[in-house]
Amino acid sequence: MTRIYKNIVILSGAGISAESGLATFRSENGLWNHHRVEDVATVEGFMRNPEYVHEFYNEMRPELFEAQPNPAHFAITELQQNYPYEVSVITQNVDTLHEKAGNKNVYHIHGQINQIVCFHCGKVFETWGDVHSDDKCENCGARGFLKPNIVFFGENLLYMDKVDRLLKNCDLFISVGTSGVVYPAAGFVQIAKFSGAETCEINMEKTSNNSLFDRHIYGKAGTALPELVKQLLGKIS
Ligand code: BV8
Repeated sequence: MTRIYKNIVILSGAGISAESGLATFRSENGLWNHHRVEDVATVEGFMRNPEYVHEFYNEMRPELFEAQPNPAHFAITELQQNYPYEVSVITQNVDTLHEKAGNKNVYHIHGQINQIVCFHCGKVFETWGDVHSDDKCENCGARGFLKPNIVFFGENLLYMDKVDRLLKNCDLFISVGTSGVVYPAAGFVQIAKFSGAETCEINMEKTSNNSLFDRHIYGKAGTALPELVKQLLGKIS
């Protein structure tokens, strides 16, 4: 990373929240090890047993509410506050640690744990409380149409128009803490690269998209990202 960049895009995954104590998905004690993805993160699973899915996210909400950002999240705020050009965050995470750390321009493409959506009227509500399948929508009054505003497998991602523009205009793409197995997010590096961006990956281990990155930094996000931000800011000063 030898130059000054005009549009930096950071893609984050569960690994950036690991040092805040939140489980990732595909590690040995990952979230998916205790529940079948088909039951809690697919449209079919939700239609089959909405109350089971609500319970899964109701149990997750208090932990994510209490979780605190770690140095990786704060490093992004430092970059956004001191770097004279655009720095955007595309996150696959449903936690709100980017916002808690003061990050701006954050796009939750897989949704957010503190939001529910009524799939009768489309209204999105903020809530950290429990939601149940027979709850009534405060907007349209329909009962039984509330779902976590989480993008299940088989659902389209959120903010994709904006994300597409960001990827096609970025000149530095940094991926942090994602295994690169879930699409279309796992394909973002390719769009950025084909648009001329330099690409860098921070992760604990080699990922599926390894060959698409110009640079690999293996290590913890809480250490590696602050170090990378220091290098980027050093170029400015
Ligand atoms: C869609 C919601 C169009 C719940 C999630 C066949 C082939 C290819 C693709 C597909 C296919 N069949 C279907 C598809 C598409 C499918 C998909 O990609 N499936 C894969 C699994 C095969 N994708 C979709 O369905 C998407 N929608 O395509 O729409 C469409 C429309 C209609 C019909 C069809 C298609 C929807 C994808 C979103 C699904 N929802 N979650 C929830 O979040 O609770 S996905 C889930 O995975 C999370 O959102 C998570 O963010 C995401 C990615 O996981 P990671 O964040 O990468 O986490 P992971 O544990 O895997 O990795 C963590 C990494 O961090 C590790 O590498 C680890 O080493 C590292 N790490 C750990 N600690 C640290 C660290 N790194 C640094 N520092 C540390 N301290």
